[in-house]
Amino acid sequence: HMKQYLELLNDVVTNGLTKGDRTGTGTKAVFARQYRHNLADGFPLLTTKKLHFKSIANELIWMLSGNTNIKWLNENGVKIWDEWATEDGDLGPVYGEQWTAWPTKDGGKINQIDYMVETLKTNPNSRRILFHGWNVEYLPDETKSPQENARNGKQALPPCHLLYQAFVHDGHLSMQLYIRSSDVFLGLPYNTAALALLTHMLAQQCDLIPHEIIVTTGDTHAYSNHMEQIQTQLARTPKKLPELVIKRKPASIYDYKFEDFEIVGYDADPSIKADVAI
Ligand code: THF
Repeated sequence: HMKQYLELLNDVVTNGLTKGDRTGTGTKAVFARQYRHNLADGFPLLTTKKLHFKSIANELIWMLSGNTNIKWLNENGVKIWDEWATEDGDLGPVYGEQWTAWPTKDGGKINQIDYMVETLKTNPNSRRILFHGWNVEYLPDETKSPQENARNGKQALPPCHLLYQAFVHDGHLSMQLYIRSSDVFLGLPYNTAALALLTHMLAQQCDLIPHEIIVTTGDTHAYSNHMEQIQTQLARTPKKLPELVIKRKPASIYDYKFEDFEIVGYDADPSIKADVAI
């Protein structure tokens, strides 16, 4: 995984086309890339910079709980969504709501995660084991701020990681994630580790063996103010990946706590500071 990630960073800074973006920061971007990682080879947490696994795990737990307010994240040590929230902490109908309470025209809600777990258990050959965050009715108005959109009942930001699909063969679970817009320095390492964690959780719940994760990115970009940080990382040598241990089997996919996870043998180079484009 580390080699593929560093190759992708190099690809983006070398072949990236200079491109303006919504945030006004400027990027180098390539279109449509993919990498894959066999979870038997370790847990894909970057070793060329230290990642805050607590943010990654708690963000995923928060999304699975259906919560769309940053208060719980803040109480649990996670600051990565602060810039987009209203004063009340609201982000509008983002990930958690679409995953677990997709609104229907008759006022009902559909839990796509329940469907996913149920189908993995009862019909693992299905080619429809997926969930989607891109609910066009709630996409924000790009001319308004994230906060204004959230106040208007729209998503503060449309989902970046949006389509998750599972594939089961011979008791092995693989997952592919499509990321429409991928910040290769800040967001992608988080999204990759979260996908791996979700795959381990689903596998545990459905008595499957976690197998391969595949990450497919659309607009794959490096922000102009991350170039130095990317070079620092490219100069570092990857170390052995850590392992994930899940210490108990929670009653459902919604019952995991940060304390249930242990990352064993995480030997990473120091973290690298970078500003997130808002
Ligand atoms: N917007 C942009 N420009 N990039 C993104 O990666 C991104 N996200 C989410 C929504 N909008 C985005 C937010 N996710 C960090 C990590 C993930 C984020 C936002 C910020 C970040 O700053 N990470 C620091 C450490 C901070 C911490 O853990 O407290 C790092 O060094 O990794 C992509 O989904």
